[in-house]
Formats: sequence, C-alpha cells, structure tokens
Amino acid sequence: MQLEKYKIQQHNDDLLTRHQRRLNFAVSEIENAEAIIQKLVDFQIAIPSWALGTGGTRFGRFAGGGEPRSLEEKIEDVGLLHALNQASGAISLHIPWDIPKDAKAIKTLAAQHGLKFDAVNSNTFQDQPDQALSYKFGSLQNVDKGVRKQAIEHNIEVIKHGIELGSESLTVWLSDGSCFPGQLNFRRAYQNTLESLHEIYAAMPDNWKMFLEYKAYEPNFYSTTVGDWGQSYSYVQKLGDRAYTLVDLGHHLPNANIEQIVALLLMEGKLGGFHFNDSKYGDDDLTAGAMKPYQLFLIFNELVDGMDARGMNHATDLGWMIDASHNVKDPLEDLLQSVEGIMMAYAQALSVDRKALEEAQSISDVVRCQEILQNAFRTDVRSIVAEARLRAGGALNPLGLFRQLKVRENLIAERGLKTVATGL
Ligand SMILES: [Mn+2]
Repeated sequence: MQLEKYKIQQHNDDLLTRHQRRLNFAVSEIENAEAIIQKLVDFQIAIPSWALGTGGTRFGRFAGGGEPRSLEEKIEDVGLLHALNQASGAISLHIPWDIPKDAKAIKTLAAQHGLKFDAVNSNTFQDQPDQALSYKFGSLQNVDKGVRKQAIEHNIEVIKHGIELGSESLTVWLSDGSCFPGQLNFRRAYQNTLESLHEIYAAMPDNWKMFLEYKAYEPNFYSTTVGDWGQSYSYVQKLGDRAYTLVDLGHHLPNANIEQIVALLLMEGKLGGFHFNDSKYGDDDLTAGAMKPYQLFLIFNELVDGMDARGMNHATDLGWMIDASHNVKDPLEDLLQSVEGIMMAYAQALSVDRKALEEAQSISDVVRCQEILQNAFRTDVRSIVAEARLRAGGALNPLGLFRQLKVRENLIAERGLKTVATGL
C-alpha cells in the first residue's frame, strides 16, 4: 500500500489550527523549544524486521492479518511507518529470517521508502532446518569447537549480507548459558565466547561496529554467558575500539537502575546502542513508554547529558532500535506508539534545565533536583514532537491517520488474512 503525500497534507490541514494553538502554548513554556524541534527532526529510530508481525510469547501467536510475507513487504511496512512519522527511517534485519535474495533490489526498494539499513542481527539461539550442528548447549560458548566454528561462520555470513545492504553494525545477542548448576564451567564458557567474538570482530570491515547485547536470563535460567552490562563491558573492552555494549531495556533483573548503567557505559565510551521496549516483570517486550515512562525519561536524561559531555551527535553516534513485539495490538500501530513514546522522552530530556540541575546538585539541594527533573517530565511535549513531524513531512497524528486511511484493512485486502511474518 502506498501512502500518497496529499493525504498526509489534507490530514495536517484539518488539524493545523488546533495544533498551532497547542504548540504556541508549549513553546511559551519550554525555553529551548526550537532547538528541541530541530533535534527531533534529525532523530531516527530503527524498526526491527521481526516486530512487523504479531509475536511475543512462547505460548501462541495470534496473527492479525495482512502481515508481511516477505522482506519486500516488511520494507513496505516500515516505509508506511516512516511516511507517517518521518522518524522510522531505518530497518534492522534478522538473519536468517530476512536473507535478501537480491540485495541490490532490496536496497533500491528501501531507498525508495527513504530507509537505511541499521544493525544486522545474527541468530544462534535457534537451530535452522539445514544446520549441521545444534545450538542446544550454546553457540559461541559451546564445548564443541565445531559448533563454535559454525556459529562464527554464521555471524560472518550476516556481516556479508549487511555489507551488501549498506549496514554498518552487527548486533550479537547470545542465548548461551546454562539451566542448572554444574552444567557449565563459567570461565571456560567466557573464554570460548571471547575467542569466538574475536574471530567475528576481525571479520568486520573497518567502519563497522559490533554491539554485544546482554540479558540476565531466559531462555537459560541459571546462568547467561553475557548476562549483564558488566559482563558485556568485559568482553567489549577486550575486543577493541569498535566493540560496544548494547542495552536492551527488558534484559535486566527487576528494579535495575538502567539510567545509571547507561550513564557509566557512556562515560566509558562503551555504549553502542539501544533496544527500546517496556516491561513490568521480565523481558515483556511491551510498547516503549507504556509501563514506565518516567524510567524512559530518566534514561534519556542520562543519554542527553552523557552524549553532550562527550560532544556526540545524538542522531548518529549511537544505534537507536526498537525491540518489541507482542500479541494483542496491530504491530504497526504499536510501533507508531513506541516511536512516539521514545520521542517524547527524548524531547523531555532535552528540555531539562541542565545548568539549574548542576547548581542544585552542587549544593545538594535534593528537593530542587527532583523538581527540575519532574518539571521536565510533566511538561506536555506532544505538540513539540508533532511539530517536528510536520516539518519533516509526516502526519500530525500518525495513529489517527493510520486508522482513518484503513491501512490495516488495505494490507489484509492485499496480502490476505492468514499471513504470518517470519520472526519471533
Ligand atoms: Mn534486544
């Protein structure tokens, strides 16, 4: 389905008077509103190819209809999102779920939709039908050298696909670990993993980055070989300058202070990127900002502070990706909500009065510190985010327009009701 520009224009014209009224008020409240809008226009969040279909639980999938049946259709879906919000200008592919048969044609199609290829993701947490050896007892950590070699070769294969598409980073997430005490020698598992990662790292082109994602538990329930930020940091320190830790918000033990983790990784120059999602209990993969919007704001507060301290480009120096997928919403509507939630947290963090906060911190005025942060969090930035979209050519109300144009109904008519996207 193509979304004609005039339809967005018409939608915006209808909403413009109301938008302008809200925007005028917000601009009067937020001192640096114009600078924030510019930063929002530049900020793009990559959409994972596996989030375009329903998924999310181990127990069952309930397809919603009109799901993309091929990589081409996945790109079209991300293109639709980007046309609506002008903030989803990248796609993150999962190999082998999305192996491009004709890389050149795929690249052209993506460019037609204004999309780039963000990090490519390897998969050694599942066995594929044509695979010689099993990952049942781990991949890069495996006690069997042959299994490790197979997993290394897979990652190198993923890098090759990424090069063809113009991607510049590899995300490695390992489910490696153990389910029972005694099953694994922790030190040997670490050393095997490090040795394997060294080989993968060496196969990357000079302009590539490696993101090493950690996760506390699941599918292994006793130990995970890259289980937390400290373990990931320990690996990436040894691997080299282009190896970084990737933070997935859902991959921590309950109540972890993620904003502090982010602050320190950034300070050490080892934060590479993000997987946004939200959760209440574990790795729930819910819509970003749906459950703990204050936490998301606090994370962005540290990101903005830390990136500015290092003179980093907010839009390009870190990898911004969504990693969420579940059962009960239209996946495209869900992604629109996630991007909106992320943009709001970013805009609020940009509006924090940093000078005042520093002053208050320097005299330990705890009350004032809290007031400054909460004032930013409680400021309504929705019209600021909408203005950035408007200026970039997107829709003032992407979700509203998605429904008004009956996008899902159109996709079902095109693709059928019983389609299932490849992925989780
Ligand atoms: Mn992730």
